[in-house]
Amino acid sequence: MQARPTNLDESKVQPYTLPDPLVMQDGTPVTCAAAWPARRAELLELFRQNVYGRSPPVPARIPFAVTGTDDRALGGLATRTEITLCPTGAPDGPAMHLLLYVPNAAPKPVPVFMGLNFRGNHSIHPDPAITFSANWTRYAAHFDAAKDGPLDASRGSRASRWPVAKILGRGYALATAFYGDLEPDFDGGWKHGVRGALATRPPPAADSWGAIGAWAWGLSRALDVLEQQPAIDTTRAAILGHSRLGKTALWAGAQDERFALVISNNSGCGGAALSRRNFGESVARINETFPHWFCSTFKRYNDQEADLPVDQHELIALIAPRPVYIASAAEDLWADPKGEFLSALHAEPVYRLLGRPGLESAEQPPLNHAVGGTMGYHIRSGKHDVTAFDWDQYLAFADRHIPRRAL
Ligand code: GTR
Repeated sequence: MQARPTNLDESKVQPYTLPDPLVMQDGTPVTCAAAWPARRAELLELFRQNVYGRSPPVPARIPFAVTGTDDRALGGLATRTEITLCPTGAPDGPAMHLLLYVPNAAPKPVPVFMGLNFRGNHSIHPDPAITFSANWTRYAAHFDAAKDGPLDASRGSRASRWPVAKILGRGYALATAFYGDLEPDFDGGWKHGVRGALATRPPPAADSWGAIGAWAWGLSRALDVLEQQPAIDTTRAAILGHSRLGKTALWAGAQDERFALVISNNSGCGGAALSRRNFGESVARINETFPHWFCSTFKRYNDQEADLPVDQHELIALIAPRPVYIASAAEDLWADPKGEFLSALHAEPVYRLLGRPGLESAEQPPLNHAVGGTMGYHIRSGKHDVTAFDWDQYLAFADRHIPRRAL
C-alpha cells in the first residue's frame, strides 16, 4: 500500500487527540507524584509493545578492556582512553569501542556527555591517535551518501558536530562510540550486531526490539562500564543524539533512569515529534524506509496513528523528572519542528506533577532563543545538523542541572 503523501503545509494539519500521559489505561487519573511510577511502568510497557520493542535483560557482567590511554592527549587538555566492551556479556560477541576524553584540569569525578556517532570515533576529532573504526569501513557502503553528503573517511570529518575542546574546557568528559558497533544501519544489519548475537528465536516476535532499541541498549552497557571509571561521575551523565540517534537517546533515557539528562537533537518522527500530527515524516514513511528501526507492531500504525496507545510526548514524559532538552532546526521540516515542541509541551504536566518547572513557554520560542526550566527547547535557524549553537545551549543546560564540581 502506498503511504499517505507527506504534508509540509501547516494549514493542512488535521485535528488530532493525544492520549493523556496522566490517565491510566483503565481511565484512572494520575493526580499525585506517588501515583506516577505505576503510570510510568505502564507507558514504558506500551512503548515496548508498540514502538521500539523489548530490550533483553542486562548481562550479569560486561567484559571490557582498556586498549589505550594517554594522559597528555589534545596537547595536554585531556586524558584519552579507549575501551573495548562486550555489550552482550560474551567475550566473543560484538565489540563496542568507546572513546573517552576526560578533562585534565577539572576536579574529579567529572560529569560526562555520552552519545553514539554516525561515522566512527575517528570522525569526531582529527586527533591522530583515535583508533580508526574498522566497522565504519566495513559498513560504509550502506550509508546513504546522496542524502548525507559524500562519504568522507578522513579523521575529524564530523568534528563540527563534536566540539571536543569546548566540552572538556567546560569540565565535562565525552564518551562516544560508533553506532554500527552495536548494529550496522541497514535492513538485515541485525545479523551483524547485538540483536543477532542475542537472538533466540527467528522469526522475531511482534515486540522484538528494533535497531533503535539495540543502539539505546548499547548506550546503557557503555554506562555500565563508565560506572567503573573513577574519573567519571555517572550520576551526572548526559546522553545526547542527533536524528535517528536522537530517537535513540530519548529511548535510552526513557528506559534507563541512570541517565541524568537527555538531549534530543532534531530527532523527528519516532523521536520527539508527535506521530499523530500529519506533518513531515510519517509512521508509514519511516517504517517503509527503515523497516529495521522499530518493532514489527509499529507497522500496524502506518497511516493509522490515531490507533497508537501512546504518542511521543509520553516518551518525553518517561524522562521526568530528569532534565530533558529538545532541539529543532527551522529548515528541518521533515522532522516537524513544531511537533517536536508540542511533544515537550504536552509532557510538561508530568514534570509539573513531579514538582519541576517545565518549558515555561506555551508558544514555540523565536528562532535561536532557548527556553525552559527542567525541560529545555530551542529552534535554531538552518538545517538538520548539530551546530555550535546547539552545543552552547546543551552546555548551558548541563551547567544548570548536572554542574561540574567547583575548583
Ligand atoms: C532520515 C529519517 C529521519 C532521520 C534521519 C537521520 O532519512 O527519515 O527519521 O532519522 O534520516 O537519522 O539522519
